[in-house]
Amino acid sequence: MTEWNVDRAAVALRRAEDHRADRGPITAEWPDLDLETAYRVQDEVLRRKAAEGRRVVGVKLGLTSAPKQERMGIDSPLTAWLTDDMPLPPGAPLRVDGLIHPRVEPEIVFVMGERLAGPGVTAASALAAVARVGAGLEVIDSRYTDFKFALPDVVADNASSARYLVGDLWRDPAELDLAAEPCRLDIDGEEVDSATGAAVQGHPAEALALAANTLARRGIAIEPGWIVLTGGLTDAVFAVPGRTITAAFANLGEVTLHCR
Ligand code: OOG
Ligand code: MG
Repeated sequence: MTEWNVDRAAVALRRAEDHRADRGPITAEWPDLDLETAYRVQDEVLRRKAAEGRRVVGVKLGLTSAPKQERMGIDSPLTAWLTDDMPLPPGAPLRVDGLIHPRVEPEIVFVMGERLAGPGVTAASALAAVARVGAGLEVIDSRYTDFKFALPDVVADNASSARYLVGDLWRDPAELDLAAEPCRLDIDGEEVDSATGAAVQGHPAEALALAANTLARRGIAIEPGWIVLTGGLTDAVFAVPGRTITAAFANLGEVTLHCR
């Protein structure tokens, strides 16, 4: 039986990702894994990736909307790292067999203009630090079998992060009502779901403030130039070879992913 600790959990998660081999939740074997320790595992996974040459390009939020929380059975948002191996170049297909069981979800994406450090960040002060806002699709790929996990598991697993794709229309957030911003999710041109920006914590800037205040507990600030994925607006859909998945926003443009 494994004697679990932060290093061993990080090794197990790196192995699952590298070998595209899903595994059972760590909490099944390490029931005492608490949130604080789970974030230490997340940071240790990042440290190991950095040692392999990966660089942080931003942060993401997970489980910020009701559809996501209900699907995953967890009602608490979390933060995770985005690294430079995750962005998909525009138009590049997603190779489904390069991942375990990828799912895709539409998100509102911020590019930071100024440093944002909690505690005490509000939606207004968060939005003031944003340079641009745009459309995104996140590809999640839990390292746990059937996406079944408890909150500490998914925190340790960097919130299922795998890839993301952003659109090419970037707007000044001051010119838009992001809570009212409509988003349609299409598979092969057929609408399968829809939401507005309010799905994410009432307003995507609330999610950004939450990220800044949560990261501040670990002494981390959100840096200028970082990308922030604010969380899936709708439930995620499976990336199946041959599928085309589009997030179509009213004012943020469209972003399309072709699955191979
Ligand atoms: C966890 C990651 C959630 C989001 O946007 O809510 C996430 C998962 O659903 O596997 O990225
Ligand atoms: Mg997401």
